[in-house]
Amino acid sequence: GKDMKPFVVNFSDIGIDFKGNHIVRKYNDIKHIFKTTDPTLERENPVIYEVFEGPIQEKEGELMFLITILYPGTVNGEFFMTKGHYHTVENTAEVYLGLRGKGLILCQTKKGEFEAVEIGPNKVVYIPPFWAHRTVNISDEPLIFFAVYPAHAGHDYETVEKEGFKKRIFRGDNGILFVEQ
Ligand code: PAN
Ligand code: ZN
Repeated sequence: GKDMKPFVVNFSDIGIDFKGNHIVRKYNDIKHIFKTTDPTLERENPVIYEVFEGPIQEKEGELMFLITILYPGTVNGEFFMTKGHYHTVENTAEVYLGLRGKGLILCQTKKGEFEAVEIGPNKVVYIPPFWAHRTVNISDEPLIFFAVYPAHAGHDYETVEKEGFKKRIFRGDNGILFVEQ
């Protein structure tokens, strides 16, 4: 806002003096997004991903920025992934920059278009307005990426919970498998 001054956030200080919002999603919070359930994961309830948001107000004119850490693993072969969402203000885009690990961003529109694009170090992914997006970690290390989007965009998780994404991503014998949902 008007009273803000330029500032720097050092994401390597995460956990030390991080000022923004810290969101943690554990297996039992999001297990319904996977095709199957795993009793061991239910018992151990590991963190699947966490998000560190910049200390930004969610209002027009501001840009929200964040770091997501999506841990490696599968639920009976289905790679760990984020819930995924449309933006509530649908006409808002987002940019992701991969920092570590390797993943896929699944994107789809309400008209039924579907695209999967790679994310990783040196890769910038542009998610246009009106495209839902979900991140899948297809590597054996944490997938870490930076994201920035209009701060007033909001998150519509409900539509994705109702309709899902067209494809699910599983570990295959030689690589990854796309499975129609
Ligand atoms: C992302 C996501 C973040 C977590 O930064 O919010 O990766 O995914 P979910 O929000 O789907 O749980 C983003 O696209 N923000 O708009
Ligand atoms: Zn988004």
